[in-house]
Amino acid sequence: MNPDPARQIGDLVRQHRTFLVAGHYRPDGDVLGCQIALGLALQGLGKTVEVWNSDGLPQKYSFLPQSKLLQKPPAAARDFDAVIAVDTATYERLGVTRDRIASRKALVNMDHHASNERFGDLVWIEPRAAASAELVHHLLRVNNWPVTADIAANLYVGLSTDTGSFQYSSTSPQTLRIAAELLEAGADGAELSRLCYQSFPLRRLRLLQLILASLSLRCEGRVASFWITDEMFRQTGALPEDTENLIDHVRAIDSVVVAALFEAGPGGIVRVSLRSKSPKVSVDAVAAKFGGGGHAAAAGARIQGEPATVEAAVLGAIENALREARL
Ligand SMILES: [Mn+2]
Repeated sequence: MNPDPARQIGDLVRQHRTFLVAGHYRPDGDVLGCQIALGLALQGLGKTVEVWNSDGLPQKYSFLPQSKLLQKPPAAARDFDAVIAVDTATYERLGVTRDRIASRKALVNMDHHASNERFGDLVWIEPRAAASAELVHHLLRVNNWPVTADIAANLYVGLSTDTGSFQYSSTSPQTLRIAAELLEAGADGAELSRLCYQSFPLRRLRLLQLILASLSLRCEGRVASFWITDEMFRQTGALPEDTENLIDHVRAIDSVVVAALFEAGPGGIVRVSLRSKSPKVSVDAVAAKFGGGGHAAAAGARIQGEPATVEAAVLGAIENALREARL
């Protein structure tokens, strides 16, 4: 990993006093772990730090050490010396946080999404990193900032959740070296895995039951797709945060190469999540056709249109991608 941006961010941190650590809405384990870890690191340097996420902290991640540091943005806008956005591919994905920044001198953008729009004054994108947590870890190490046990646990959760528990092809030797260092720094890997993967509310499993019952398969079972509807949320009491990684259960079917999840949102927007199990099919390329992005194995888009029309267009694009890959 390039040490220069990490040094430049180090210099910027030394020159400023008040910081906002910001991350994308609909937060996942990586962005939350990174935001809290970076917030703790800056606090450890004696900085004044706010850590904001548009959606606040999902209940599921309340186990993250010192998670209370992460707050919803307040009603009134605030001034900062510097804003650091992590794991956030577009400035728009900061959501409400954008409106609560009254002023800032510097905007740092550090991320591992290849589709990152490169907003900001200091941009550090590492598409080969399996998680933004790798960048935060690198930032701390290059600048000799302490990796405390709490920081290590937050970063470990980021690494683990963004790699599907170190299963995806994005998991590199470097990912595992960093994971090892985090365990040495005091992260409890088994306990964090239990909290991440063995601690779901029953309502989420009820939702999964409905999803599996409504699954569609096409292309001889190579493409699986499903909708999550408002009715399913009503029936199960599930919350939007409960849908994170539900698609993995569909991808786990042996014949499936690409899994697609559709969700109709407010304002005629359909949210699409895509997963690929084959290195020959990059779902970020499929998502990009609809203005979205992500990674080769996991991507998404928000598409304006009639649900049935959007579904047909996306499934058509997936079928084309399979055909081009001769699958
Ligand atoms: Mn990430």
